[in-house]
Amino acid sequence: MQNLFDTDGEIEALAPGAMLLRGRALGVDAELLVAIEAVAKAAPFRHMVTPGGFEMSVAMTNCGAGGWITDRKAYRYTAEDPESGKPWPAMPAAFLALAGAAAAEAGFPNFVPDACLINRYETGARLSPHQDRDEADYGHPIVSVSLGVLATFQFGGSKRSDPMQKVALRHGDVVVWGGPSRLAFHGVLTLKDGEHLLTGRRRFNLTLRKAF
Ligand code: MD3
Ligand code: FE
Repeated sequence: MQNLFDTDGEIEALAPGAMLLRGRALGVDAELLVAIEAVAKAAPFRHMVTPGGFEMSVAMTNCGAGGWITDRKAYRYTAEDPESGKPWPAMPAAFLALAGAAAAEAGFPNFVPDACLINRYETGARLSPHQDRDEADYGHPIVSVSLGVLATFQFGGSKRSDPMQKVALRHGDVVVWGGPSRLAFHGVLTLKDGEHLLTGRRRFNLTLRKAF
């Protein structure tokens, strides 16, 4: 069933190398959420602290060979969860399959991520504009998957002062960031109060990367 305003299935170029694949995660949304729950059972969501000393409003965990962390020392990837000393949980097969298919559709064949950061936003959480530059090779794209409450995402150019455009990211949307967009500044505006049937008042975002 499809309504006139439904954009699921569309592909939209946000900028050179940045492709928005509307609704591409809808067929596997429940499976992704079950996998997130399993990851969080082994490696609970936590609010990390930046080197500047601020606690992040977004709660995070990771799966895969590498996990992105921040503490008072630095931003970096680690093989172990510093909270437990154990390796991060394995990357669920459903994450790998979705990321590979989305990257291929956007023109990046053979994308095999080795790190997945899972962000959890509750009402009021935000992510201020930044670049993702802790990975070894910017030749690989990044695939992001949005689940739950709608968020307004903003992205600009490779300089902080470049103008930013806004785009609404909905449950099931997938974005592939590669080529000239790989080092674009981007962030997420303060999450408004809202509700989604599958996630309640939260938004989850998967960021699949080749870190090493
Ligand atoms: C554009 N996460 O975890 S995903 C992050 O919705 C992050 O939680 C946001 O930014 C979130 O680092 C945004 C979209 C995204 C991810 C990586 C990018 C956009 C990007 C890398 C380069 C350019
Ligand atoms: Fe980012």
